Amino acid sequence: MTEEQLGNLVEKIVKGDRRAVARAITIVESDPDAGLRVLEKLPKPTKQSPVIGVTGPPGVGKSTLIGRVVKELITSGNRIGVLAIDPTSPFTGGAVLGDRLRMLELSLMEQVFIRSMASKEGTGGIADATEAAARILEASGMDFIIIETVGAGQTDIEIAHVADFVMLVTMPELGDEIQSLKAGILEIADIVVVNKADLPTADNTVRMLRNTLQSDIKIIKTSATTGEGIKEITNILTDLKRGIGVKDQAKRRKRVADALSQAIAKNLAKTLQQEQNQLILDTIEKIIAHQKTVKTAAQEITQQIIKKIQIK
Ligand SMILES: Nc1nc2c(ncn2[C@@H]2O[C@H](COP(=O)(O)OP(=O)(O)OP(=O)(O)O)[C@@H](O)[C@H]2O)c(=O)[nH]1
Ligand SMILES: [Mg+2]
Repeated sequence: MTEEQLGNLVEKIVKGDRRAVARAITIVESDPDAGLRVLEKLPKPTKQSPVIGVTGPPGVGKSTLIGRVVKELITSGNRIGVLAIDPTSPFTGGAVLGDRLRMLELSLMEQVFIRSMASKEGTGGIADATEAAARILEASGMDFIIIETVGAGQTDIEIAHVADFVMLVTMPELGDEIQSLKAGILEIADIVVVNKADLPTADNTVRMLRNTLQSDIKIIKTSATTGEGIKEITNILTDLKRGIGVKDQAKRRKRVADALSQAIAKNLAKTLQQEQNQLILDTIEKIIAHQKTVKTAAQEITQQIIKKIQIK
């Protein structure tokens, strides 16, 4: 992409051109270096759009709920970007089509931009691409950016790094699933939503969660079917947009710090991998021949790597 093409693309994004937004997201997904150029070219946002992560076990109604919330938010003049992170596992693969159909209705609305993104589990790349996509949507004038992920592990934790606010969605009668949520995912939630509140055991689930969760985490009952609780969610999101009720800046800061330190560690590990192999090969014989101990050799090699990195 020439500098001029890049300039044109960004100009269109800022005007809210959907095709330009879609193209830019494809770029960040498929070509990280080109994606970085797009990001660097984006103007500083004149307004910040809250990034809301919606996560939770398969089938709890995340997509349906997002649909409801989006419809409500656009009635007050908001424009919304939705990123649905596709699970690649065959276990949840079947649900993706249903998601698409449900999302189709939304995608036809002019104030809504919906996009599926593929998560390649284990590569760790999804957080980068998602964060970049969110910045692009923000530049295109979206008031809210909503990211749906299936609560299935690492991807959600990574999305929490990107999101300003995380809604963990669950539903009645999940039993064991709620127990297993405790590992990691509950910790990243800013609010917990018990969806399908139209089911008879919803109150039991709320009670159980209340006993499990820290007392400052709000639990909200919703039903994407009847509309119960939707207004409460949109009020929270609207407050976020206004900068109200973000009492958990400390949490957000911690998440960003975690994300940053993980990203730095990843960079360092990569550099280390590249630099140390030869140094290790050169030293093995000396250790075996008792000319050096592992500890002294490791110290020397570390020093050499640091010097090399500094020169670069
Ligand atoms: N009774 C009831 N059913 C609901 C409610 N919300 C969603 N559903 C149904 O639950 C099923 C799953 O809904 P989805 O919105 O696809 O759930 P999801 O969490 O996005 O699922 P994945 O993306 O596969 O993880 C659908 O059949 C919905 O119609 C609700 O509030 N009450
Ligand atoms: Mg879904």
